[in-house]
Amino acid sequence: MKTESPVPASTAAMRPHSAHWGVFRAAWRDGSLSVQPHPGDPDPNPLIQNFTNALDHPVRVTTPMVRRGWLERGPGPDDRRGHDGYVPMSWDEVLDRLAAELSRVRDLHGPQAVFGGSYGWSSAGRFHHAQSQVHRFLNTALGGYVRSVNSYSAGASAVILPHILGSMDDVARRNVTWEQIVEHSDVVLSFGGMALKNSRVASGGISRHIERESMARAAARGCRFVSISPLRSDMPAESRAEWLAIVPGTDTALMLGLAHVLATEGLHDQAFLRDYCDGWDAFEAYLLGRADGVPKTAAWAAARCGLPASSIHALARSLAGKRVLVTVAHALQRAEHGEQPVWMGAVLAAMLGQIGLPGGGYAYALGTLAHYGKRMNAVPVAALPQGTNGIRDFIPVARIADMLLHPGTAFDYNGKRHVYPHIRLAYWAGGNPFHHHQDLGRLARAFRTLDTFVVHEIGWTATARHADIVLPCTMTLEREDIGAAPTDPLMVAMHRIAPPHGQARDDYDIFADLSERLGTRQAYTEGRTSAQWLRHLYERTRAALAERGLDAPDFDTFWARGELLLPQQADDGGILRAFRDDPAGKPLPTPSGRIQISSPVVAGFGYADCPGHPAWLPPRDAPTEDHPLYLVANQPATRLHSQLDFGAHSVASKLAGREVCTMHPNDATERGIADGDIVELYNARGRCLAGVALSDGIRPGVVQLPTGAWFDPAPDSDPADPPFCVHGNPNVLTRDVGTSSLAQGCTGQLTAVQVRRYQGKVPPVRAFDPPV
Ligand SMILES: Nc1nc2c(c(=O)[nH]1)N[C@H]1C(S)=C(S)[C@@H](COP(=O)(O)OP(=O)(O)OC[C@H]3O[C@@H](n4cnc5c(=O)[nH]c(N)nc54)[C@H](O)[C@@H]3O)O[C@H]1N2
Ligand SMILES: Nc1nc2c(c(=O)[nH]1)N[C@H]1C(S)=C(S)[C@@H](COP(=O)(O)OP(=O)(O)OC[C@H]3O[C@@H](n4cnc5c(=O)[nH]c(N)nc54)[C@H](O)[C@@H]3O)O[C@H]1N2
Ligand SMILES: [Mo]
Repeated sequence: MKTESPVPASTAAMRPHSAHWGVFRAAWRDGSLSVQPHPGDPDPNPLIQNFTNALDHPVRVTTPMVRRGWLERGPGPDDRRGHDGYVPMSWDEVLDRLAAELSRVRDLHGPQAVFGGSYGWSSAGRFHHAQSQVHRFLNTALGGYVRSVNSYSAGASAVILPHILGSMDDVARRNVTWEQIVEHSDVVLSFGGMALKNSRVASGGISRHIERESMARAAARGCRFVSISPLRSDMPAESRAEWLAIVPGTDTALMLGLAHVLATEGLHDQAFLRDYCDGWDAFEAYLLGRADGVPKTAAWAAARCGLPASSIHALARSLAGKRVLVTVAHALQRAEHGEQPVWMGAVLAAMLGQIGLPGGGYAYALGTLAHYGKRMNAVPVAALPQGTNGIRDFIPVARIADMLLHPGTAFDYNGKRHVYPHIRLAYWAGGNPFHHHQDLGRLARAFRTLDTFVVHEIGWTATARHADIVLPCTMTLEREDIGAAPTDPLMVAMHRIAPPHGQARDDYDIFADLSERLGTRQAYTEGRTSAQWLRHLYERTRAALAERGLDAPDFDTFWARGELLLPQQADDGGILRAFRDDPAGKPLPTPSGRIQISSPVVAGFGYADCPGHPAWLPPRDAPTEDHPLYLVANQPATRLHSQLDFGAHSVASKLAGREVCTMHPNDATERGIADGDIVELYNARGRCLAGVALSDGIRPGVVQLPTGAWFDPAPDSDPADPPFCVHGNPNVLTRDVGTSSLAQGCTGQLTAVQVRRYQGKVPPVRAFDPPV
């Protein structure tokens, strides 16, 4: 059997590769990387340009490193994490020490003292998927680990949607497609917009970016797009969208106002509510004010969401009888009470009676990722099996700091009480908690409680700089893999483009050698090299193709061709279409088999912060006199999260090396701020610097700073003080509280801040200098 293909020092020809942000070809010649989008991509993602300077960037981790304090004092809680020095170590010695530490923790405390949640997107390949690798390693070597459930993307919706409609995959992925919108929709009513920056990304890869042309074609046919968002840029010009600049966090109030107009003017589809839904009466009592004395009128909604009551009336009336598609962006539920807009969006769609019709109804999160609005593949793509986790303890993923700071404390989640385990060792590969988590000052305190923190990284992220053991791993371009996603028909032979940087090794080989020391190598590798795993995983797809009598090339042929087009399923509308066509025969996977306008199950949990039907619950983190502006901390346009923030395309978007925030000119003038100034955003939790761009494309009273700038604490900062990030990471400002007792999701999208012109001497950005 063929083993690894040779590591090229230089590749003259362009070779295929894939990333979460697109399929491309690349060549590495004389120390320089050139990248070209796949020729079949109608709207390539400029994010591929972040690779061009990444391979040998000084911020790459070149050799295993151990934190000085951990070496000197051994494992244990340590306040120096985050501002300590590092000592280089050979692979043999570092793996010996790490194996000994893993054994110590397992023998003394058991695997329930190891957190292996390791949340993060890592890279696109099916085999070298870092999270799968670390889970498989911990399962085979230790017998399990404390895991995390759900995601930072959709923490609230993943839990609420199964109560009311079906699984998130059914409501987001196997539902209304772009093909249907082009042909059938009259109105797309989009809460949170459908920004192309977001829909250009899909975990596992995306070969054709069709969102721009689909919106253009739908608009040309006469489809009306309405974007409800604090930012005009959340809908592309091609959609010719109307922009309703809502106050952040108030969509549920607006939806209730629209519902009130529909209900009181008899414009709601009462037959649909009767035949397909349960719980209308309890909700109607709330909507009309019979339950609480407060009718949720358009005027009531206007006072909360900042849009005129007349616009709310007009919008509601314009929807009745039309093929309307309601979409709710992930962003809306990444906020306090994030369950409510997701549920209320479904109720609004039910009142309009279009659920299950082509191009109509409710498509949660459509336009926020390239996975949604696509057909599903008809053949499977294998993933690395993770083995069996013997530990039952888990956390909702965004409760990491709570768990580390409050072991033994109880927490609510989806109708049950659980207890936070006492974690001694955390193992991270493929994620960046100092990117994804909120209230970074609190997170840093939480990581200081550990005995040992292990991180595999390609670069010196803030997470690596808080770790005790930092192991340099290859980046995707330095190894072979299979690129594939269940919503994209192109399977990609991800060729190796360049040799590993410094002493970097594949996550797989690191875990294999650690397993050797723990006596579990065979269980981890099953006797396969990486190259043999790729053939093994590919076989599943090949066999499924052969079974259908389709072209089923062997691995070597696939590899030489560079790609393989997979068959896709019919555009059949998924469970919502099936339910509409046959409500008795194809019930929804809800307790009653129908759409839950009210949920007796959720009501039975007795949570004040998530009652039994959608409701307006005012945010606790709204602007105040001291912090009068809403901060929208959304996804960055020039990178995926924090990945390759040092890449050419990301760096080019910064202002003198700092992240850029957007403000309305009125808010700036009031504060003596001019376009291009360096400003300081602050609240009680922390502060950060950013360049400022003024724009009338943002609602006054709102400031926007994307996520993803690497956390870079000021050089002279005292770790006991609230963090001061000189680079522009908004998560020093965001709040670390769950969406509600139901889902405990991440609430990083919104917080309240004040902004002032920065007067002091501007500290240098050192985020991309390796530590000393
Ligand atoms: N305030 C605020 N915070 C947010 C959000 C928000 O809207 N507002 N959004 C949230 C959302 S939706 C998400 S999904 C999260 C994203 O959070 P993450 O997924 O944690 O962010 P990434 O930057 O993608 O982190 C991936 C890390 O893996 C590393 N990596 C890449 N390839 C490999 C590999 O092969 N092996 C290893 N070991 N490492 C590798 C990268 O260098 C990078 O550091 O952020 C969340 N945080
Ligand atoms: N370029 C790029 N694309 C990405 C990612 C990335 O990091 N970079 N991340 C990917 C991932 S993991 C995910 S989960 C998705 C996330 O998809 P989303 O979470 O939907 O993306 P965001 O950009 O955070 O938010 C979308 C828009 O919602 C608006 N918004 C914020 N709060 C409110 C509100 O209260 N009401 C209304 N009506 N609008 C509001 C903001 O203006 C924001 O631009 O994006 C994916 N796509
Ligand atoms: Mo996400």
